[in-house]
Amino acid sequence: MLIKRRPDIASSEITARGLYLSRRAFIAGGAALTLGPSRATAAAETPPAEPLAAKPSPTFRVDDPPTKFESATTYNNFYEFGVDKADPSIYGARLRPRPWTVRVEGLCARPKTYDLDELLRLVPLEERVYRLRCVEGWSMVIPWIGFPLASLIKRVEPTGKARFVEFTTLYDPAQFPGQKKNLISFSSLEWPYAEGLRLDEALHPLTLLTFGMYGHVLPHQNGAPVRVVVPWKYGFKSAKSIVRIRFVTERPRTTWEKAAPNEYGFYSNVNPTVDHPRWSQATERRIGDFRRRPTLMFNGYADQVASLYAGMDLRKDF
Ligand SMILES: Nc1nc2c(c(=O)[nH]1)N[C@H]1C(S)=C(S)[C@@H](COP(=O)(O)O)O[C@H]1N2
Ligand SMILES: [Mo]
Repeated sequence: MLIKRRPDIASSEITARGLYLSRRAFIAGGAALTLGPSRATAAAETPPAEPLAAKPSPTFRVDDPPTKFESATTYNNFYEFGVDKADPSIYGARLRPRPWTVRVEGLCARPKTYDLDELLRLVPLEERVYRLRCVEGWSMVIPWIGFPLASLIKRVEPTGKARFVEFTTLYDPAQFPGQKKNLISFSSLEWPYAEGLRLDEALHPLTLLTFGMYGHVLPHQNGAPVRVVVPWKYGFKSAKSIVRIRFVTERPRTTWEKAAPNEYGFYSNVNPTVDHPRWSQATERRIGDFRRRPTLMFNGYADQVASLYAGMDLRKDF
């Protein structure tokens, strides 16, 4: 977001290669068992397309039509893979999403390292259709698969001193070329990627610990094997490929806040009345659409989350 060429690139400009890789990934997933010797190659180069069963949530479901799978998997921000929108779909194959553990620690009575498979069995998975609004001025509608982060948090029993939750993405330059200091598209961000929420935000029923989308496990470029999704905040609050969840007393410093504190606040609630210093946030372009549409307060989730911020000055705490 710091080194953007410009904030809103048309989906028609997505590279042919990105689209090609994504389609091939989809096909390769279904055909993998019959591919014989070439299977290893296919597996190494393409994200998994393994189905993930989930019950559609009747409550958490916006009516807007979902974004095309091809767009949601080729137009990505995941700076660990590079700064271009197509980079995550091209370099994402390097990520090894298994084995994977998430360490839940800090100010809680029952800290624990969860294996991914244990997490997947913890609570029944739901499919929820959420809006995703990027701070850059575009948006998508994505059918995510996961369970409320609150279900995990309650199990580890945060203590009375826990006021914030910090999320940390995997640090491994061998899997994430964007974390290498010598890369041409080096983003100047501090690694590992860190994000944070207030404890009550993390416990809110909308906050989803996410393992899949569009009926399948998360493609690598979308944050495999596990990420957070916080639909009323700008997309960068939803950290991908997380390995640690930590309870702390002090507000954690986040990657984007460190990079540009006047541009990316800790709260980063979607707010059409508070502009980014370099562009308006009043409207957005839904990927796949031509015209811009008005951005909704809290990304359309005001009824559910506005009370979290009662009495706060949202210009100051942006
Ligand atoms: N670790 C990590 N998480 C990240 C990012 C990133 O660069 N690194 N980009 C964020 C931004 S800016 C957005 S808009 C969303 C995009 O999620 P999607 O690619 O699944 O649509 O992921 C967020 N999570
Ligand atoms: Mo974003």
